[in-house]
Amino acid sequence: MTSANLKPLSVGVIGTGGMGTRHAVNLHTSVPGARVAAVYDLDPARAAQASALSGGGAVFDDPLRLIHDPAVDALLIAAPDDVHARLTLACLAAGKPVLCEKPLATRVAEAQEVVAAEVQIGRRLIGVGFMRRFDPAHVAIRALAHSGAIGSPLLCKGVHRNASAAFGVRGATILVNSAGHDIDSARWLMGGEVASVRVRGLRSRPDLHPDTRDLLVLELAFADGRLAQAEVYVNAAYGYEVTAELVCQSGAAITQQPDLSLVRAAGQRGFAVPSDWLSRFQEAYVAELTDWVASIREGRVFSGASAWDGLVTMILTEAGIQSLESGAEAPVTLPEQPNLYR
Ligand code: ISE
Repeated sequence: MTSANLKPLSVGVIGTGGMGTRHAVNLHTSVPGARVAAVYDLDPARAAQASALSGGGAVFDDPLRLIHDPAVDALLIAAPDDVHARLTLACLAAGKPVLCEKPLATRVAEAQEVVAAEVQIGRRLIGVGFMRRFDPAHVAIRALAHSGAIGSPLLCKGVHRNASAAFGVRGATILVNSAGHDIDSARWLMGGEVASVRVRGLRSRPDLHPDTRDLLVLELAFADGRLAQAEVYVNAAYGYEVTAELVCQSGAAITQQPDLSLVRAAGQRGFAVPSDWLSRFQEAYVAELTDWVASIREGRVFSGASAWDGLVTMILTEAGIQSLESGAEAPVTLPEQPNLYR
């Protein structure tokens, strides 16, 4: 039976801030075979608004009741980072598929618990929202590099800029909340595992809190000697930008932002810079949800990041925090990959 013949997947969305609301609206307007059956947010008014924008699904006042509601087939978690692991575990306990926004957890121990619980069930129920894996530009450079046309990839160079961050943002917060994307992207683009991490950081302006580290540079060394580096600058002021470049043996390929128009104004000719990730990665978010919904309806594995990828990212993130604090490179030893993820 093709997915076109199946009943729509009823999705519950937990956390309806900017990202959760965008996911709910995307599910409602742009993803075949899905409906938003239920929403929850700590702020009931925000949940009601997300429901109104996404087809009028039931508004819950308790995330666990939502997860266990028989009318909900699958869950999308876009709540704050520190409750991701707990909510994902609750979805596993209910035996329901879940797409958890990144990071899967905020500590390695929690991510390990999630992976252990999924391995115990023996079914791949968890996807993690590293949406760059669905961005057409990232997909294109990965396919080119892995086609062999320009030799194999040697170095991955990333740029990740946010317009602004909370006052006094710490390096550890950026590593957990933002740089996980760059870590996942480097592993996915290069193919292979990382053996050590080095992170340095600085404060971009003297008026910021002295502990602020809002510009980080990450260096990852792969077990086979290949390299990745990424700049993560969260107070870049001018807008939102993400690029990845793969330097290969006989060529290089870099992602481009989806520029729809060249604008001439105020004595300049140029391309507008998106203000945030919701606009820069809209196509990727829709592609990610489309694959996630289809994978559940067709009974196959989601093509995006797994709980294992979420755990590895968290291990490298914690190594990065250690490196930032000690000033030294942090070696990484990964646990053995369970068969479920091979
Ligand atoms: C946010 O959660 C994202 O996922 C964005 O892609 C990232 O650029 C931003 O720093 C995060 O806060």
